[in-house]
Amino acid sequence: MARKVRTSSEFRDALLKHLTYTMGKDPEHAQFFDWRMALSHAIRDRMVDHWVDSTRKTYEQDGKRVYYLSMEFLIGRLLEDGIVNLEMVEEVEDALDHFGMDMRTILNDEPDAALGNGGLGRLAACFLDSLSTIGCPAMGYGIRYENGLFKQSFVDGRQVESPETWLQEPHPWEFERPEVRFTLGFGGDVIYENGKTLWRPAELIQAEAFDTPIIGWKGKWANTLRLWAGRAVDPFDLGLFNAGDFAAAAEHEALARTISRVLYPEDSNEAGKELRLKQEFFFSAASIRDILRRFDSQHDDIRLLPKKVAIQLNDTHPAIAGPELLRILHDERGLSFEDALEIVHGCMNYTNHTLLPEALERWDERLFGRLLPRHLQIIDRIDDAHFKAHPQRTLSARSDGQVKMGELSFIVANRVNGVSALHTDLMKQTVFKELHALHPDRIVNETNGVTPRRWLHNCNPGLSRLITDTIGDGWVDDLEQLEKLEPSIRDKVWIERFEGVKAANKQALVSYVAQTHGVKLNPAAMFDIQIKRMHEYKRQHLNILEAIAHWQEIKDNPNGDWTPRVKIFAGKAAQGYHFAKDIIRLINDVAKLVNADHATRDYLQVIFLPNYNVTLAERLIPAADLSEQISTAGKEASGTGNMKFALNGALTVGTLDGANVEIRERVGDDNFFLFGMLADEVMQRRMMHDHAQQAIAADPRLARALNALRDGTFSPEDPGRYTHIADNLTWSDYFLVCSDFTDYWRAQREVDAAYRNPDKWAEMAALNVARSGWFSSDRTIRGYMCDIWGAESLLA
Ligand code: GFP
Ligand code: PLP
Repeated sequence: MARKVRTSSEFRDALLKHLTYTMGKDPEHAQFFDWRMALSHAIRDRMVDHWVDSTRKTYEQDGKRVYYLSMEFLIGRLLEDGIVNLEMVEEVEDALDHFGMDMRTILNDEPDAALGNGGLGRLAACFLDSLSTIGCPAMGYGIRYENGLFKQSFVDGRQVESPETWLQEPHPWEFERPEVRFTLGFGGDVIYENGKTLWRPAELIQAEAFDTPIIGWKGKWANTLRLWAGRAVDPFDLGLFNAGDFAAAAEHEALARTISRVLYPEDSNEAGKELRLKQEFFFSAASIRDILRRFDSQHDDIRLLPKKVAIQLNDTHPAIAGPELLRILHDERGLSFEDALEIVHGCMNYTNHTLLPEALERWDERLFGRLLPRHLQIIDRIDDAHFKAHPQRTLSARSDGQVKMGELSFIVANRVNGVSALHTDLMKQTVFKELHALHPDRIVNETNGVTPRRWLHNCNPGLSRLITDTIGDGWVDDLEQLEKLEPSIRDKVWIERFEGVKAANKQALVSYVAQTHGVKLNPAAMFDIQIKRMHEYKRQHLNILEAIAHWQEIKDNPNGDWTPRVKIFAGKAAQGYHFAKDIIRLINDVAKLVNADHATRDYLQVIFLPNYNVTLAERLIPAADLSEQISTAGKEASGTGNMKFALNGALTVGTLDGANVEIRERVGDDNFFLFGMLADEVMQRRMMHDHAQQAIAADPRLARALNALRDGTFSPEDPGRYTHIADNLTWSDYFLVCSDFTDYWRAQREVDAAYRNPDKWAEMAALNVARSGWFSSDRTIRGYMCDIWGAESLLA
């Protein structure tokens, strides 16, 4: 579509029109909220032109479409993304300025759409951005959680959860599609009728679609994120109401809405597990119906499906989509089981994101059979067919009383991918060893990436400007152009500008933390940041243990020549994960003591910022000097935070795990602080029964830090509070915190020494930026299009 040149007064009129007619407000009395809504609607209008155009083109070309099924889309705020991608920053600033409004203040009024837990959901959001930027016809399918991931706050240092209320205010980006509704079922019986097998579910629910346009860079293409909301088939029982039982009258509606109420309901009890499985089936089945409806509108021959449709299962959460498609093709459309399976296999692909056994989904077959009786039979038939083709195999999707979603996804999928080179190799050697031997071509690697629009251009305008001034703006959708920065890194004036950008970003963070938390951070100190989901394998406790040891050492010699550091943490712990919650509390208790210590506070500050989300990440990453990527080797499938930090000029202290390996290869060994055991050393070390005790005996600093956990140094009012953490590390330490401590300490002192040479540090940091171009999610998506989907860009 030819881009119409619009004047700024035209946009001003559009804004005023929405303020008046959409919000019903006079500019004199409008609140920030009204302005934000009016602005969002005016921007959305611009998106819609491109969106309609892209949709039309997709139908006309009838190429292969990609469907990305994901339980999570951690999209964050959308307004700034929209403005920047449509290249409307100046127009918007002008228009708002005319009404005496500040764009930044309005942007900050937008709530964060927290429809994800962490890396997996954020990856899905980056992929949507790249799919639209590249012009690959695609659709994201997920759940429209009314409450998203919980909001985190601290009371006495403890994590407290409250519901996320992002939909409390109207959400301006979505279009409700009441006409796109599917009725889905659970439970009931499988019946045999006229030679056919049919499922008669007992409980029915409707899925209603809500669409959000996802606009690519420069507005050249827009795809759709379609999220499903639960609705009652029969919303209201008038009979019960008239009889005075108001609660029972509304029960259907409440139950239906529960299904799309929260992300990852607590599933430590049976009801939680059941709801989770229902959520998975709910959005997978609705998506499959929608995909078939769209396909049928253009094609008569179902055998063409694999030519026209590529379905990506983001982890195993949507794995039931395979058996559901098979059920429809076989039971409802009458294809033979073998033909139906072949079609399903031709369409489905599966991304694995973890090797942690406890994170690989397995369902008790009784629960599964109760909710999805026909699917359980179909899974048995998938197993039988697989066994027939490979009689030597022993693994099946259903065994030991469980339905194993990883095995099911692998068997059904055409391609299975890992998310970093190391992770893909480990997948072949561990969880899918046997299946890989049977299907040696099925596993491929697609190393993760991040969108450079949000994670550099938008979140770090200072650095973005410097880069564009140096090499032009082609890098924004061709990130490898960053390598053209290398010659400038040797230029003193350029490096000074680079240092100036980092200093300004740090200052902005200092002001934000002072305003929001009343804590004054030292902007001259090194900003050392670990932000990610709380998990023992990510080892936030290794970080805090080293901080404790460091603090003890500074206390011993307060007049030493120490390198000042501010240690910043952020991340949520799953509601039922008590150990991770105790680590949060420990960090908060350490912060309380250390920050109040006059002898050390010029050298060490610790802060845990609450409610980690996309917006907070956007504030923190540009201000980081040091990125903590310290997982136990072999446990972090990839990481994407690691890429964002490197791209924004932070140096990494990290293990050889996940994508750290590839980051280090690209930025160079000299520009990366490596420590710790390798993945195979980890496996060996774990076989020593006393690995932790040996490590503690060999390192007095570690022993002393652990003692401080035991003697109540950080919790004098409750001295035993952290004994269990010290005990866990001493007697079990599955994630090898103790065994890696000494080398981590060494690496951290190297970091200190390097930071004392600002010019050298800046050069290393700038090399990280220049060499991180490969970590764009555009590159990752091109990889999926070519190796997995066989899809093509529709942009000329
Ligand atoms: C998971 C893995 C990460 C990986 C992302 C995206 O993230 O290593 O980078 O998926 O592939 F653990 P979480 O959702 O578990 O944070
Ligand atoms: N959560 C948010 C908001 C993120 O932006 C990211 C990635 O940067 C993650 C979680 C995943 O972090 P990591 O890859 O460090 O686990």
